[in-house]
Amino acid sequence: MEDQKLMLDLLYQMLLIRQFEDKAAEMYAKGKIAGFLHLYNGEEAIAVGAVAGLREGDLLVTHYRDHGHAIAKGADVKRLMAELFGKATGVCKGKGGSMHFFDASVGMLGGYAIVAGHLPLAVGLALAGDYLGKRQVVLCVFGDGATNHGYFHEAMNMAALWRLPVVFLCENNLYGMGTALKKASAVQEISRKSQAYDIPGERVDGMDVLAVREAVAKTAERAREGWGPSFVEAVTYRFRGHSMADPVFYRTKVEEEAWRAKDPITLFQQKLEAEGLLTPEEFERLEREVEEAIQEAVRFAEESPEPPLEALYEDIYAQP
Ligand SMILES: Cc1ncc(C[n+]2csc(CCOP(=O)(O)OP(=O)(O)O)c2C)c(N)n1
Ligand SMILES: [Mg+2]
Repeated sequence: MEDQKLMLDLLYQMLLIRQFEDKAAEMYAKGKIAGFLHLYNGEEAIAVGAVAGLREGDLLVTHYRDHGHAIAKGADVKRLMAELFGKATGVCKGKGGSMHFFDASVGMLGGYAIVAGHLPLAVGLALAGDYLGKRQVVLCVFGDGATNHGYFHEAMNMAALWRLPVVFLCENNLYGMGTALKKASAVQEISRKSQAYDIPGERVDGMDVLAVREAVAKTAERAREGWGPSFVEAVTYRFRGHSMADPVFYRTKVEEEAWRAKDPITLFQQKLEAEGLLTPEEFERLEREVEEAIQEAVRFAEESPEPPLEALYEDIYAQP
């Protein structure tokens, strides 16, 4: 087993995301957060594993379920919470909200709300990096639903044609809003869709942080060496509804319970304990440390100012 410190850091990151999401749900219920809120509970191993497979300077673009990716990429949870609260200290000055986290300083180039709309952006970023000779990989994260859109196919085709350094990472959580994958996609094993473009594809257990890390590290190095894009499908499950507005009538409790038994945090905790890298006391200490960081984030968000009225006219393309 590798370096204990690294393993504990992966666990810490997953706990940080889980508690950030639980706190966000609580703050949403209290009316502190407005707009849409899509939570990432259950899928933490993907963001944390994937980012661990990248190198510093690599870029990430993702969809609207973006909190986990921003946290894993290293954005400050205080500024992320402030963004949810619509405060001026947020990563987008309070104007982006949950679906549009963005922090260029850590290579997190956005959450995007239009399903599959960011895939061409990822390809463009990879083209720019390639053109500038940066040896930079773009990790592009999206859901299973996105793979039925035209943009997905256009982006895959162009990335393959021009051998661009993109890792396409599909979070297959078996549903797109309330529609099961079975009812939306002609192909169930999504990684096979990459074959149409001669892009190597593989399917991994999205509840296993190390499996995701290994797959992304391998494909990112392949891209960096000039061999072009790859496709990784990580199979997972979202423990909560699509968004906070979703009563989740479309799936059974039995199915939910079966997936909860594969909680990526518990599985990794058990693995580390079995290998003698973690004790239950250390786990509790980590949990407390994360709790403090999240409390601090909420305090920061609460105490931060609202954006001033004039900010309405800043950061826009055209002056009114
Ligand atoms: C082009 C477009 N069509 C429809 C929507 C509404 N919509 C938002 S999320 C979503 C489901 C996407 O599912 P998936 O890609 O599997 O991601 P998940 O939410 O499961 O992570 C839909 C249809 C949208 N945002 N953009
Ligand atoms: Mg989905």
